[in-house]
Amino acid sequence: MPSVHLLDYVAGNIRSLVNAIEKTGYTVEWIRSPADIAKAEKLILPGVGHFGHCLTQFSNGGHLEPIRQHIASGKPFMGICVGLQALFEGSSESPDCAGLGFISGRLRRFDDRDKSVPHIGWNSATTLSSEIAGGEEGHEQCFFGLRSTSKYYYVHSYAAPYEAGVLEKQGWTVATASYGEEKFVGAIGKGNVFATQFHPEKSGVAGLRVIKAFLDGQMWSHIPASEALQAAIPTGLTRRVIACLDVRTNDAGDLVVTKGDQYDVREKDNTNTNSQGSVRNLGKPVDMAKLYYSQGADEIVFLNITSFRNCPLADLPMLEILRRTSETVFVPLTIGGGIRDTTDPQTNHLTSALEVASLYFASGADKVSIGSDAVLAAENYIINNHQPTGTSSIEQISRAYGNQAVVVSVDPRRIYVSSPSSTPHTTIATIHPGPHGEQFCWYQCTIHGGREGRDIDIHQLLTAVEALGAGEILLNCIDRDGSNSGFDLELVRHAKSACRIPVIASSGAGVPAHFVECFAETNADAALGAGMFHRREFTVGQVKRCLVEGGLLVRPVEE
Ligand code: 1PR
Repeated sequence: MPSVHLLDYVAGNIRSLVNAIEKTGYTVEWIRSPADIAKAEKLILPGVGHFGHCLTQFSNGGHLEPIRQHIASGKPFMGICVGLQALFEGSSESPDCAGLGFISGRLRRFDDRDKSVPHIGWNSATTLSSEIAGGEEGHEQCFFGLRSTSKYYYVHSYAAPYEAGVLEKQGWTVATASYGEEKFVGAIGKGNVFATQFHPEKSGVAGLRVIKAFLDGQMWSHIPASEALQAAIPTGLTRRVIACLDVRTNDAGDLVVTKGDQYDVREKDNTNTNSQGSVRNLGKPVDMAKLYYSQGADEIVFLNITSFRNCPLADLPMLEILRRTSETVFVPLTIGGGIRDTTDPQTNHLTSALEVASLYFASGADKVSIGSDAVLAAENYIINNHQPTGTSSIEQISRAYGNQAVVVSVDPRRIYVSSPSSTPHTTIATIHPGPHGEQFCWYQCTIHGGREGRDIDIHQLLTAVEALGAGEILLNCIDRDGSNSGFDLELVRHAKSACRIPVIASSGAGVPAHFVECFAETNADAALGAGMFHRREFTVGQVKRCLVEGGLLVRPVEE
């Protein structure tokens, strides 16, 4: 089998890239020392996280000069995400740190006044390919397999702004994407160099095609008529549809996908209200993740919902689930449950949240989701006069892997009040009055899967975790969980007003129209469903079709 060399500098989910490369028929050889780079015929430089951190690591490892030489020698080179950014002169993320300087220009942060930052989700990478390659009308010329009808998975806060013609004059072919009003470089190539800002290894079939085109050395190709999508897809960021799998051991000791009603995952015994039913078993985690991937899910989330009971490192089967899922599921995978500093009660050995997260990243996770520990960290931040301590799990993990790798999963519950002045918490006026006709409520944050309410509201929590370095919010809602009554739109709007990072609406989806309603009536960045998919009532594909009918942009599923 032909091979490609990959530089591993232990930053994030390299396993998925290896899986994607293997899927295209190549094997991976590792660059372990700078001398290995000279042996590489084809070289891929992946990168996640912080520009300065990455470049410093390359530099400290003695890799920068050999990478320059590899590129200068004319051998094939591909950069991914920060691997693309490294080719530019620099970035406002680390103004004092120089890039490789192969491409003129500097990266800058997206403007977050009109949109969420990081930019997370599926967006275009469109070239002026027909003009450049002299393509015939009706036959799209694809640059390294990129298609104008495909969407690719991006996750980044900094980008190379695109100015028409500037890079092209220097001989580069550029594929662009737009986020809000900002147009930026989505992919770029010239001669032996090709780089993508998006993650092809996380971009489903469309991304695998790009990796294969690079590895096969196929800079330009035509779309076979049999594969061409009929309708043009508008450019821009799509609405993300996420499938969530709550995982726990059932009474027989097997890890199963389950689903609660307001977080109660046991079957109801209507004849005996005192008896505890068995844990609802809705299927096997890996099989269900594959099913949702094939239906077009844009991301998969696994939540290990009873991890708080055990030492998370005892949950090795969750690692195995990730490993197996990432072999065939090429969209982002998030894992939550038990991400915190943990002391083994038997040995007294302390395992840091960062070590726990690192195990998950090494097993195929792209993001970790922190629940209970994020609430405690937010409380500490507030007690500490809004000063970070630098030690929370959010800070540890975002420092090492970047904000985009840290999701905070919150489990709020409504607390009704008669007036805003009756509580120190931030309230909203609600159109769904409380049991005594209350017109106001606040959202109390909880820990341990909703078992313990804390004296902190969702507004306080979101402000704190964003300041600590969270990159995204998974916004559950205990009141709506499993209710099939639709998302709590008031909660979603309230959460969006409290932070600039993306918010995933969760809990309550019962029919596809609930997703349309959520995107039409709030600024949610993504929406998540669980029970309606697990019970086989609806597929992810049906949700997406409904979104398209509602005039919303989604990622097309390619086979
Ligand atoms: O606190 O860091 O160990 O993380 C534990 C994680 O497990 C948290 O993210 C918490 O939300 C989750 N969790 C804990 N207990 C439960 C439970 O159900 N008993 N599940 C639980 C949370 C909510 C969503 C669900 C949506 C959509 N489940 O995962 O998928 O509500 O459901 P629906 O569409 O069917 O309404 P830590």
